This record gives sequence, structure tokens and C-alpha cells, in this order.
Amino acid sequence: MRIDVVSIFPDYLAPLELSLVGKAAQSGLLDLTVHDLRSWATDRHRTVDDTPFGGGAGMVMRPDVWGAALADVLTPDATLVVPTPSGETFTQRVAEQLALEPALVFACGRYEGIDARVAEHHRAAGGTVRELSIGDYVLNGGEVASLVMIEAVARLLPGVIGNPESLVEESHGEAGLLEYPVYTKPPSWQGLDVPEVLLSGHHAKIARWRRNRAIERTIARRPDMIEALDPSMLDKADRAL
Ligand code: 6GU
Repeated sequence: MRIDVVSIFPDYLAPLELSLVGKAAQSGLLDLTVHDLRSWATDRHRTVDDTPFGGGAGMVMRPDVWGAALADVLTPDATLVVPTPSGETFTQRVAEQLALEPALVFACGRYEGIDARVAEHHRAAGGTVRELSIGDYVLNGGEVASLVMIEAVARLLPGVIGNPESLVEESHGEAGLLEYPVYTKPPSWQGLDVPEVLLSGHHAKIARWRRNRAIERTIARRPDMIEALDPSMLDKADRAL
């Protein structure tokens, strides 16, 4: 997969060189490039923003500068991702969809956002545009949101995670439940013991115990996920909880 990120703060994207995403880029599984939006500005001050038509606080990013940048960076096969607090919610399902794409271009806005004609223009030209929010709070720009989305997508690419089994029983995975609590050595720490069943070697009992804890956790922390569960996903023992 190719990923391009366009930002006025390219240094903000430096963490992409680290950890799992950095390794994926180094190994060639991911072709990752960060661009400085200001290199497409044309005036002496390399201006990228201006005051909003209709009035109001803040500044809006100019469509001509973004248009020039995207004309150079966006290929016909690429999906344009615009991080914005007014976007659709970025979820694990969206990450799974984006992971199937050949190329993603992240357009990081700052200030009050990017002139709405930029997304409109690329849709009208037949391109795919996804305006996405990572949650119900406001960040100063799309850079951190892009980091979040790129990490969530990159770890789904074949070969990026060493053991693909670790993708199976995750929170927000297929089961529609949060993940069960996990434990490792030592078996006793600070007077707290690892649940006996996990040391028993009894695989069916362990699976039942984990599922019960996942359900209890989801009820306590994410009642909205319980409401959204397909009832056919629950067995009789689940319903007893
Ligand atoms: Cl994608 N951008 C900004 N600026 N704020 C956000 C966000 C995105 N998602 C949640 N808050």
C-alpha cells in the first residue's frame, strides 16, 4: 500500500518512522511519504490560509494551494482521507475498508479546516473522498488523527503484524465485544493471583472464562456495543450473564 500525508507540519508525522509502521515502511510493505503543503504555496510568505467568507473566527485553508498539492500527490487509484472533527466516525470497520485500498492520501487541515470545495472537487472528478473523525473531541489539526488512522490501517496489512492470530480476538473485532483481561508471569504479584482457570490447561474452560469476562466488561464499559450485538452471536451461557 502507498500512503502519502500532506501537512504544514511534516515533522509532526515523525512517529511514522518508529515501531510497527516504521518497520513496514522500511521493509517495503508500506510506501510512505510525508509532504510539506507549503511547498505548493506560491507567494513570498508561502501562505496556505485566509479569512472565512461569511465571517467568523479563525482561518480556512485555501483550495488553490490544496488543489495544486493534490494534483501532484493524488493518483486515480488513491482514496483521499480528510481528517476532520465533522467527519464520519473512524472505526475498526473503516480501518478494515481502508486497508483494502491500494493507496491513501491524508490531507491534514489546520485552523478551521480546508475550503469545502477541495473535497467537493475531488468527488466530482470521480475520486473517493472520506472525511473522518477519530472521536468526539477537538484536536488542533489532522496530523495526530492521521497518525491514529495510519497505525490502525497499517497493522491490518498482510505481513505487518508478525503473528496474525493477534488480530483475531481483539477489542472491536468480529465478536463485537471488548477483549477479556490478560495476565502473564508471575502467577502471584502484590498479593494478586492470576485466575486459577488460566493455569489449568483446560482449553474449553479457559475459552468460556474469557468470553464471560469479555461480556461483563463490555456490559460495564460499553453498553452501546451490547445493544448493537446481533443476538445470534450470543449463546445460552452468554445470555445468563
Ligand atoms: Cl480527524 N481532526 C481534528 N482536528 N479534530 C478531531 C478529529 C480530527 N477527530 C476528532 N477530533
